[in-house]
Amino acid sequence: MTHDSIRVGVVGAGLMGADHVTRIQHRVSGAHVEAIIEPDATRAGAAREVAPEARIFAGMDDALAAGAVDAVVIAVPGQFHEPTILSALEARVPVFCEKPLTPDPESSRRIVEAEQRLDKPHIQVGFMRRFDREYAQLRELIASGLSGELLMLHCIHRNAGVAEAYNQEMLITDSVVHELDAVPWLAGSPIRTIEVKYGRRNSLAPDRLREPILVLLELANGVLANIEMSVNIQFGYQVRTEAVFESGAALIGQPAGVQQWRDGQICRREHADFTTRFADAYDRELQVWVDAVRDGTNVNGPTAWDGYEVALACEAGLRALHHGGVVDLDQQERPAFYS
Ligand code: ISE
Repeated sequence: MTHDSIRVGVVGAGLMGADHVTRIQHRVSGAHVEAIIEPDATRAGAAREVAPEARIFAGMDDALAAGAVDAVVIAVPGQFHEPTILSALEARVPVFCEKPLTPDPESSRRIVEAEQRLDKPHIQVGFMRRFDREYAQLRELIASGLSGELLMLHCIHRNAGVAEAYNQEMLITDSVVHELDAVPWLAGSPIRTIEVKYGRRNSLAPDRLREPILVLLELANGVLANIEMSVNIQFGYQVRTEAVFESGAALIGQPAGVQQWRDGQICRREHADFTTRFADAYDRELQVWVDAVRDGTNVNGPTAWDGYEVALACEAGLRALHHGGVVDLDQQERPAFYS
């Protein structure tokens, strides 16, 4: 890629798409938003206020046909990812795709098959936790063996509330999906089994949701991980992980910032949602992607193969969510193309 500044097309200007437009315009170097690809005029107009030079297209194929972009960020809902990614691959355009790669393993499989017909990986998937500094430090600590072998991971994933469109399956496909990527990445071992437990229901959750849930993962190396997934906890947004080792423990995701003592209480501000909790991680993942596109490697983070493995884990997780019991996951051999 020879351009001084990569011309990025952002496909979808909803919550994450709009957030990425701001990020690329103001916090990422070496790229700018050249095209906003969004059929909804209000959303497109709002995004163009942040990127006034950008051209607006109703569909990605129009932007590709016009030769307007060098790379695309896909931030439309997951069910539209497959056709969008396949068009971008056909045009040999590097892709940053918000998670999930696709909602089911069959469509993810079609994508990795299409990508392997190219000379190198073209797709980076937006599992941003890998770019969170504390997550990266914990992974290094685990790999270092400094506190002995990793034994367990206790993960907490709490949302203050969720949108009306959020349904029961999204507990797995939209929320736990992050741990299904992060846990094997941290522990250096694939998931062998998954189980979902329901306990007492949060009466503050909308009627359509039965939560919180507790997800139990067993990894191929024997490490156990449990995930508390709550999406109506009211007070704020928390993502924490405690690692238990043979001779120690480590905790990431504690609230940071000023601690105040007031009215007989100690307090610290908690995040309201993921856009601030993971703001630095989102910035870093896009900067790393832009750098990879500029140097021609295209991907320096979670690949489409990682996305495919997570889609398989989500499928097993949904089976566990609906039918209970311990669900086995088949181990997949990673093709050399993705190593
Ligand atoms: C949302 O889509 C995300 O990706 C957030 O990271 C997650 O915490 C939240 O539960 C999801 O709904």
